[in-house]
Amino acid sequence: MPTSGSQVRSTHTLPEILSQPQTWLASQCEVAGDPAFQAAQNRLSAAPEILFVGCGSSFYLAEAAAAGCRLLSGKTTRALPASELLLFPNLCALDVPGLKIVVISRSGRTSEAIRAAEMLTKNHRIETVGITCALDSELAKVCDVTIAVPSADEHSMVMTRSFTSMLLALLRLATPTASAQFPNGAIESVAAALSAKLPSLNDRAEAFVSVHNFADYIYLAQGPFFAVAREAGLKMTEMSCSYAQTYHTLEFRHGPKSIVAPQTCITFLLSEAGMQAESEVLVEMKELGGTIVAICNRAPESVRRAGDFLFELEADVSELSLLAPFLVLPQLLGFHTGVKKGFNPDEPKNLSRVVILD
Ligand code: F1P
Repeated sequence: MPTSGSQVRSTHTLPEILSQPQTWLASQCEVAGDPAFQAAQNRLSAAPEILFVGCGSSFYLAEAAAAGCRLLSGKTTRALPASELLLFPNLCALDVPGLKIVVISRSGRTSEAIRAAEMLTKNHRIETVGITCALDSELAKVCDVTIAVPSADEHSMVMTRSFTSMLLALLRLATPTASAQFPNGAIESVAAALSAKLPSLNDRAEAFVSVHNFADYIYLAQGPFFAVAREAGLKMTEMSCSYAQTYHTLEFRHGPKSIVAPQTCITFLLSEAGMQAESEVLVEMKELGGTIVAICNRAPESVRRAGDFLFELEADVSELSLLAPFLVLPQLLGFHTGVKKGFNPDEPKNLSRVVILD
């Protein structure tokens, strides 16, 4: 535990988390007016298969984008950490005809991401699309086309609004023409719905953290929400030095549930498609004594009864539009847990903003 009293109070992370609704709108305007975005859309629309690549949060972002892109476009999509392309290229199926690769890096400087993009061009002659929050980035020098979303960048070390803004941009990238699964106006709808609830949600999150002392943090989700749950767990770990584990919701019954107790905080990111099956797990974990955080668009009565902390977005949007807003409460819980434990979430222990290798 850090020494109390000597802590510099966090100044960036919370405002950046709370700025997400307006940042989503600003970043969407940025990409809509960016010729690189259109060029990237043209390149990817012709690809039979797309591989998304990143490191850390940007790898989880790659996973979320791959799931969303597959559901939106019907293309074959995959996600890998950049390190896998560097160390085990023969495991990465890089010989798929027409394969295009999206390299994701908030900083545009992460060594593994840059080296992977260079290797793809030089050794495999595979077209690469970069996406970053940095202007004039190293990434832009090594990718064929690079989208920049500078309005979404953060001063803080952990990725919060950069993750959700780049995710929305990647979902828009995968949907050249508006589709029922990600219609025009969806981002405006979720931004408005979240904006209206965010101040009270932050107060509720701080109060919830203040009255609980958890030993374990579990994040459960299915389908496209699973990668968002992985990022949610990383936020809790990065900002509060707490152990977090993520499972597919129904997988949790197959052994890991043995740890459930009142000091186990179990966060469910509930899909609409899987609500019946996922909510049954939620009720069972409540009956085992776990403390339940339920995140959904609209809660069935069983979830309303069992949840110790219930967040309903209540937006009339499609499933994929919920991926970004569902991450905001876990970011807030990670932030307030870190502050409660005496850390400064702006500068998490042991972390650097960018991993640069020699
Ligand atoms: C990737 C990353 C972040 C992590 C930390 C170190 O950065 O691993 O995901 O939270 O900030 O860097 P980037 O390639 O997206 O800039």
